[in-house]
Amino acid sequence: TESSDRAAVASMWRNQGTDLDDNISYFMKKKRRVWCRLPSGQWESGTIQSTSGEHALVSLSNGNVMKISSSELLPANPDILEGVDDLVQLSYLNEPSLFHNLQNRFSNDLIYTKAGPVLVAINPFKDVQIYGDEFVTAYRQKRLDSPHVYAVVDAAYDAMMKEEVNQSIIISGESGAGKTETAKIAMHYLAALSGGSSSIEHKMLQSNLILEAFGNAKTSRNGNSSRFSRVVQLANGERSYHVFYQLCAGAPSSLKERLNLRMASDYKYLSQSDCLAIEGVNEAQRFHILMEALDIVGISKEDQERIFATLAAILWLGNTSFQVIDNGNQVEVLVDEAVTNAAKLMGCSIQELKLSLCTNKNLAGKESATKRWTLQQAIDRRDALAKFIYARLFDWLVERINNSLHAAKCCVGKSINILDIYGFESFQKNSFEQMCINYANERLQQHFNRHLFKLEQEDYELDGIDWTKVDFEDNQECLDLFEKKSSGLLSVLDAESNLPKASDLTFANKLKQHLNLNSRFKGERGRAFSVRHYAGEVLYDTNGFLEKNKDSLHADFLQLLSACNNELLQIASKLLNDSEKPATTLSEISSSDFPRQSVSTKFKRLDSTKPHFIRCIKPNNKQLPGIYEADLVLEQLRCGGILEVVRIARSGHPIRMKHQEFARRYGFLLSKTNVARDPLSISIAILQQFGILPEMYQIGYTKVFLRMGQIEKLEHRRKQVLEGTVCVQKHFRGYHA
Ligand code: AOV
Ligand code: MG
Repeated sequence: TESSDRAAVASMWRNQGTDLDDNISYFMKKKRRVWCRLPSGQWESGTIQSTSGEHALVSLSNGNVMKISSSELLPANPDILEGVDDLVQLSYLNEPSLFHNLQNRFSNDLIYTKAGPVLVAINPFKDVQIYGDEFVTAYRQKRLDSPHVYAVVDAAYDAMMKEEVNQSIIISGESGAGKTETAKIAMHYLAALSGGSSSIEHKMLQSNLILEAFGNAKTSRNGNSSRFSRVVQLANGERSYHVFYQLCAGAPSSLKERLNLRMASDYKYLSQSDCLAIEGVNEAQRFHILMEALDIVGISKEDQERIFATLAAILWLGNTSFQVIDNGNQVEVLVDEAVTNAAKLMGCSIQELKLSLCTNKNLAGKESATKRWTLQQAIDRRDALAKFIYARLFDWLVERINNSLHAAKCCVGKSINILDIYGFESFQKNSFEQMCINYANERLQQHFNRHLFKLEQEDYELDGIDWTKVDFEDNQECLDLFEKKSSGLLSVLDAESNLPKASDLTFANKLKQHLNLNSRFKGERGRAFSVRHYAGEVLYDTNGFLEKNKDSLHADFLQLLSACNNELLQIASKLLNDSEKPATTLSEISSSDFPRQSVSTKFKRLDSTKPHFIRCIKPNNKQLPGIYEADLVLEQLRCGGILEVVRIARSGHPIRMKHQEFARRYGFLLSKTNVARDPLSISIAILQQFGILPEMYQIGYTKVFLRMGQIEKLEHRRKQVLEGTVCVQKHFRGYHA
C-alpha cells in the first residue's frame, strides 16, 4: 500500500506541478519544502518561512535560518516520496532531489535505483546481502521486483525468449565504479538461468575468473581494473596483469624449474612500479584457483604449460638488455640468461630472437638489406614484442574459452551480450592508453545517447507528435574530434606514425593545426593537448603516442612467432587471419583489444541488439564503504545524463504501438455500437471508451503513444474479458465508476 500511496501522491503532485517545476515563486508562496544552495555550493533542505520579493527566509534542516535568493532555491519532494525506487516517481526533478534520493537509499544499503529505463548502481565497497540463490530464485519467480541487476538480466532474458531478438546489457561508469562486479553479478544470474545444466554454469563463471587474471590489473583507482596494455610500462603504485604475480608466487616447483621462473621482484616488467603485492590477496592461492578454472574450461595440461611458458617468456624478454657497439653506431642483444630463457620458452633460436630485436627486416623489405636500430629503438621493439605476444596469448585464450562455451547457446538461438569495458579515466598524467580508454567510453556514451534520447525523439517527430525536446549533452562533436576523416585525431596520429621524421612534438603541433576549431579540443603547451570529454576534461601528454600507435602490430613479429616451437604462439599468430591481417597503424587495426575499428565494429554489433543500460556510480575515491561524496556523485549523474533520462521517461510516452496492432489487441473490447473501421479510428475509440485521459496519450500518424501506467489498464481489462470473468458491458460501467 505504501507504494500505491506514493504513486497516488506522486501523480497528484505531478499534475499540479507539471508546469511548476521551474516556478519557484509559486513554491515560495505556498511555503513548501525547498532545496537551498548554500554559499559553499552544497544543497540543504529547508522550509520557507516568509518571502519578500526575490528572497525568502528559509529555515534549514541544520537549524539555521537564512535569507536566500530565489535563484538558489529548487522545489523539494514531499516526504512520502523519500527514497523512491524509481526516480521517475519524483514529482520534482532536479539535481538535489535526485541526488538526495540516491543518498537516502545508499545509506540504507539500497544500492540499486531505477532512473526510468536505466538501472543506477552505486558501488557499496562492501558485501551487501542481496545476491545468491535465494535472490536469484525470487527474481526469477517475480516475487521480487525491486531494482536489481538480476531484474535487468531477467527482463533481458524474457525479452530474448519472447521477441527472439539479441539482447545486450551495457554497463558503463568510471574506473572503479563497479562495472566488472556488476557484469559478474549479471553472469551469475544468467548462469543460474541456464537451468541446472551445471557444467555450463560452472564453465561460464570459471571463464570469467580466467579472463580477469589475464585482463585485469591494479591501478591507483581500482585494485582489479579492466585493462588492455600494460605489460611493459607501469606507473608507480600500479601493477601488470594479475596472472604474472600469481604465476611467480604459485607455480609448483617443477613448473618453476621448467620455466626457469624467479620471483616477481626479479623481473623488470613487474618490479619497475614498486608495487608487487595487493593487500589481502594471496597470489599463490589465486594461482591454484586459476589452474582449476583452466581445467574446468577444458584447457589441457599441455596447453596450460604453454600458457605459462609464454608468460615466462614475456617476463624474461623484459630482462633482456642491449649493448652498444661499433662506436655507438650499432646495438646488439647482450647474450645472458634473460635472452636465452626467453628464446627457449618461445621455442626459437637465440639468433632468431636477436635478429628480430635488433634489425628492421620489415622496413628494408624486398631489398632484404637489414637496417640496424638505435638503442632506444631496440628497447622499444623488445617491449613491443612483449606486448604483441601478450595480446596474441589473450586472443588465443578468448578463442579457446568461446569454443568451450559454444554449447551454452540458448534454445532460441539468440544471445545476451554483457558489455563491460575499461572505465573513463583522468589522471594527472594521461597517455595513449587513457586516450584509447576514453575514446571507447565516448563511443559507449554515444550509444547510450542514441538509444535514450536521439531515437526516442526521432520517433516522436517522425510520427508527427508534439514533443518538447529534452536537451541532452550530445557528444557527437567529441567523436568527430577523433574520427573525422583525414583531419581527426586518429587520422592525424596515423599519418604522423607513417612519417619517418615525425615525433610526438610534431604530432602535437599537427593536432593543434587541424583541431583548433573543434570546441572539444584545446592545444596546450609543448607536447600536450586536452580534450573535453563527456565526463570531463582530460589533459594528454603525447609522449610515446607515435611509438605506441605503431608498435601494435608488426608483420615481422608475426613471422617470428609463426616459426616458434611454442605451439600456442604458432596458433595465436594464425588467429590474425586475412581479414585481421597485421597493420602498421591504429586505423588499420581490427584486433580485438585495440580501439577504433574494434570499438566501432563492436558498437555496430550492439546496434542490432535490444539494449539494457546499467550506470555504475562511484560514491567516493577512497574505495571505502559508507562514504557518499556529494560532488563526485553529482558529477557522475551529470555526465551520465541521468536527470535527462528520468525527465524523458517521465514526460514521455514510453509505450508505443502501431495502430493496427493496438486495434487488433484491444479492438474486440469496443462496444458493438461503435462504428470505427480503420485502425487509427479504432485506436481513438478504444482510448475514449476506456476513459484514458487525453494527457495520457498521443495519436501519431502510425502509432499510439501512451504514458506510463496506461497500458496496464487496457491489459487488465483484456485479460478479464478473455478469461470471461467480466462481460464487456459491465466492464465499462465498472471502469467509469
Ligand atoms: P570497474 O570495472 O568499474 O573499474 P570494479 O567492478 O572492478 O570496477 O569494482 C571495483 C571494486 O569495487 C571491486 O573490486 C569491489 O571491491 C567493489 N565493488 C563493486 N561493485 C560491488 C558490489 N556490487 N558489491 C560489493 N563490492 C563491489 V575499471 O575496470 O577500473 O573501469 O578499468
Ligand atoms: Mg572493470
